[in-house]
Amino acid sequence: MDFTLNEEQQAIKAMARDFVNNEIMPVARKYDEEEAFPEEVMSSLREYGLFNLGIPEEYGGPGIDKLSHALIIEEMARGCAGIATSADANSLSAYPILVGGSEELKKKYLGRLTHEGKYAAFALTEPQAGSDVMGMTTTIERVGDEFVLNGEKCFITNATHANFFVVLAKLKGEQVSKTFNAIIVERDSEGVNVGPKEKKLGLRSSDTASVTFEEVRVPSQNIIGQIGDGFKIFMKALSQARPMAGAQALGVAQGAYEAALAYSKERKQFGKAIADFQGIQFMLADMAMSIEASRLLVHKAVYLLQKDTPSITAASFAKCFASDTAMKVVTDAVQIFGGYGYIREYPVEKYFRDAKIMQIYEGTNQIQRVVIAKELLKV
Ligand code: COS
Repeated sequence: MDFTLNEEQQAIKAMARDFVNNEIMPVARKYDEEEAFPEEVMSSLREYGLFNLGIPEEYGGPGIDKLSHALIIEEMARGCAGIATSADANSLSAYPILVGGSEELKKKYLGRLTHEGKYAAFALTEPQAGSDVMGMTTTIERVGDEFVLNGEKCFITNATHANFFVVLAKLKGEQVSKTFNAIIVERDSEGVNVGPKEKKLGLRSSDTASVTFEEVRVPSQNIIGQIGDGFKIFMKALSQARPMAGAQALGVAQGAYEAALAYSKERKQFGKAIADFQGIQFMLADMAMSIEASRLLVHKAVYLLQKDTPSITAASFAKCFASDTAMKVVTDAVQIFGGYGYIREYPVEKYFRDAKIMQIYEGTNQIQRVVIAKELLKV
């Protein structure tokens, strides 16, 4: 077993780290305070080939391996988790198309993201159906050669900027899972309405909004895969996305840890650096140990994705453990900063706000445990 990154991965990680230090860290606080979408950063990420990371080269993506994708996301989230979330939303939206879409759909829609600089949004969650995906009420109904879509999706990343939505909808009148359908919906179709940006605790530079679909007509060729394939396509897409959500949590934890470590060496109390006290040393040791364990779980999950043998359990382990770790690490980082940790001028306040969503999005950590237990108990 070789734990070292290959030369290309080392170079990608170093390049991403430089980019984040120079282009993201200096502006992260500004976008957070203004709750503004970081369009300029998104453009630079595209220029540097640090965008559309989950899209293969044949469709215009950067053509990097899954571990490199995770390394870049970790670095980006170390700089700003809101920016990392906005930047990786195209990959999330691409997964259902990559998992189940025809060559024609892949070329058309992924090409828009890579060649035309557009954004897409993954539209799964509904006001009354978050964890319980099967409880959703968005429907499609066949009318001639088209489908008519009705429903509402909420908490949709990049909804305000999306050129198209990748939507999960039930076939009208049917109740069971085989009637779920993944469908691509153009933003400028009549009846598509994007709500105002949500005001959030963290990830403030990432836009989140609701989308309503009222009698929206969608051509039948925009169904991804076959009628009835949608639930599994979306679940498989989440198995691709959850390791990257783990990488994002890892970046937040790493950033908070680095800040706390540096501060503990500078801050003096009782005549010496607080890092000289065992109480602080134990906190730093626990942070470093749990970050390393998270990194191993994330890297194992992306290794399995790379081998084309995705593991539902490994994906949930990575997402759940890394985000629980992030929440613990940011809490301890604020503690090490003491009163200053609570002040916006210091970096750990933002890490603390950004970390919380990671235990919630892409499936709450309670759902991750449900998923893990289901897999363990399978006969
Ligand atoms: N890959 C492939 N197939 C999967 C799968 C996966 N990751 N997860 C589930 N399936 C399949 C199951 O094998 C089952 O197939 P069969 O009917 O052939 O047996 C089918 O899908 C239904 O699965 P299950 O019975 O587990 O469905 P439930 O409704 O009980 O539970 C959970 C599904 C709770 C796991 C799902 O709704 C979920 O992940 N919820 C969280 C949603 C989420 O992550 N939201 C975040 C929004 S995106 S930011």
